[in-house]
Amino acid sequence: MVDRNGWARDHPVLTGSLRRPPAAFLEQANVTDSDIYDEFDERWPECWERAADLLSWDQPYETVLEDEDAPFYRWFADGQLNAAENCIDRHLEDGRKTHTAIRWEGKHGERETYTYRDLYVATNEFAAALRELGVEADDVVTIYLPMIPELPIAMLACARIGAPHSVVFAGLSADALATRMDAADSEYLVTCDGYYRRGDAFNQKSKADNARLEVDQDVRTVVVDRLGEEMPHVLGDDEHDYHDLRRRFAGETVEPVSRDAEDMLFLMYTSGTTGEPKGVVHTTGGYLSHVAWTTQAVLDVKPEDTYWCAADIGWITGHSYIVYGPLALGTTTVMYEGTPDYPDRDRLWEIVDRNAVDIFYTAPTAIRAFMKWGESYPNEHDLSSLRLLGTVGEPISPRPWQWYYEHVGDEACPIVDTWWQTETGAVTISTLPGVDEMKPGAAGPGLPGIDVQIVDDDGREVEAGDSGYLTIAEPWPGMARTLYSGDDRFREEYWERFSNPEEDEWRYGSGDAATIDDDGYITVLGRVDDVINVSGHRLGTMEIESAITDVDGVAEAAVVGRSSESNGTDIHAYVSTEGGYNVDDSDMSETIERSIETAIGPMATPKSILFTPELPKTRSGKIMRRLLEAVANGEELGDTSALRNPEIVGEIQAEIREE
Ligand code: 6R9
Repeated sequence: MVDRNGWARDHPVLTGSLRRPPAAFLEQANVTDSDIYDEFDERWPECWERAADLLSWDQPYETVLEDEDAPFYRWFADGQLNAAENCIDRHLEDGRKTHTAIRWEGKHGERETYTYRDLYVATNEFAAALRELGVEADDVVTIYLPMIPELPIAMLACARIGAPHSVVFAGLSADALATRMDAADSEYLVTCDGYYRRGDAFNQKSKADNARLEVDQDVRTVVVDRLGEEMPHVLGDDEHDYHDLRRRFAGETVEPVSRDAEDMLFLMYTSGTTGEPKGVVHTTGGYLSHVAWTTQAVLDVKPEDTYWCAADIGWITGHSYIVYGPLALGTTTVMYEGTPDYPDRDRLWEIVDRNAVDIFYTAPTAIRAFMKWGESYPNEHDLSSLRLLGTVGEPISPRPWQWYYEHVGDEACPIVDTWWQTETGAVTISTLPGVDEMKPGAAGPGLPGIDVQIVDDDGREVEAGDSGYLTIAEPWPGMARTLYSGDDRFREEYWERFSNPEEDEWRYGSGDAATIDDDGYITVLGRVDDVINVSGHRLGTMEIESAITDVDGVAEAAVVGRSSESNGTDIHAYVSTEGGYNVDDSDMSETIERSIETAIGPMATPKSILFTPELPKTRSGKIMRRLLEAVANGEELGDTSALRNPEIVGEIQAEIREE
């Protein structure tokens, strides 16, 4: 049955049954009172004081929310604070000078420990250096660094002097860097000579040099020497060595600049598979409040914890949950430079074991890789220090969820499946691990104070069991305030479709599709543009993929639509199998078809299933479905520079041509 909006109805959503978090966890959780949902509802928007009160304000705010100029909301707008002071200075006063702030694990087994005092010294010296180079409050500083301690140091030094940072993921190309610097009119760049990826040394500075040639403005550059002898480099005009600057400004301190809560803390360009990159603007007060609060309530972080979010700081997850959230709470945040399989596939578990990590937060794409490699790797290590596991970035289907729960968490750790976006700033949908039961495959309800609504084409809320657009009906502190390229684009991209300005009703459109069940739990189906309409049935590619990955021996799957005369669209599936699995294509295709039929119905079985050693992925680990869709449809591929493994595309094209 299909409802009038074309959304497939009454398909079984692939979620498991409710699970209670382990009792030992509940006893110590930061948030344990289920009244918190009602409290937030009844006291909205003042409920968000609970988040803002986790911070130290130079000037306390009086007003929580200003909504006269919706959708350009202002949070805590008359308050003032400094983000770096909140992440560093105030912990020194709390007697935590010698507490570890950052524990850095280098690619080749190097280790560094920065206490809060060390971080204070480093960020002050670098802030003084940036000032000397001419950086003033509100100047955008672009940071193009890999996962080395100088990356958070540079971010916090910028925050200290009120200069918004724009971190560009180190793996992006020179062109991508230039586009972002141009768009932000950024005249300052912090980069490095090079960095290690797997066994090899990569030249970062030559990419930075090429980008500088492409931009119109003059750029002052700071270069961190990461590789020493291995990557000799020469500094040109307007280029400064990071360590020289640190020595020059040794022992200097810089008074943190009090910022208005609504002043920009940073800009983050979204990975931009299409069109111009979107520079998402985040502010100081609202963002930091929301991030600190969710680090405490969702990730259950406590100051004495060793906490590890295995993401890259070059994306929003790393900004919010490697740098700002954990440091605002004064905890120890682990930073890892390498990859999960170097030197061996137990690398992450070795790090968890050695550092007695309490909380581990990663992405489904990593979990699927762990599952593919097998449980012997986590089993080799003592993971009993772990208390909570998290996932973010993509839907996680029940099978990898269960694998993570059993083989990493030893059935003793709750899992939080956190849905959020670059634009939401911090987690917006998740269970509260000390309050809610878990449902494998479903992220959970909207967090307290977040009014998630799943709506149809006319903006009406769908009934439980139906699917629709994932929207958020009220503002929240961590939300993006605008796009750097302009307010109009912000309004058009996120607000126009589902809002009713005449009635002053505003709704944020996330671009995702989701279903909501009787318990109010939301299962994210994927981007709206990843929904396929086959003979009038709208099917979530994610649902089909979940049915495919439920098959034994399947590692990952991506499903796309191909235009078809008879059906409007046909489904095409790309499947990679677990290493060493003996694939007999025809047998496995049949099992996959059966799994999809059982889970969704015969209309969802793919027209073709193509087996490939790997799926094309962005550097942040997301499967690039749009590209596979172009391949399936024999269209122009466009820009593949965001891919981590571009070579796989040619292989897939060749296979298709053979068909
Ligand atoms: C934080 C981050 C945002 C998109 C989002 C959605 C997908 C993120 C998810 C999830 C299902 C989850 N996404 N978390 N889908 N379940 N728990 O990843 O930000 O890079 O901007 O991506 O990622 O499709 O719209 P960003």
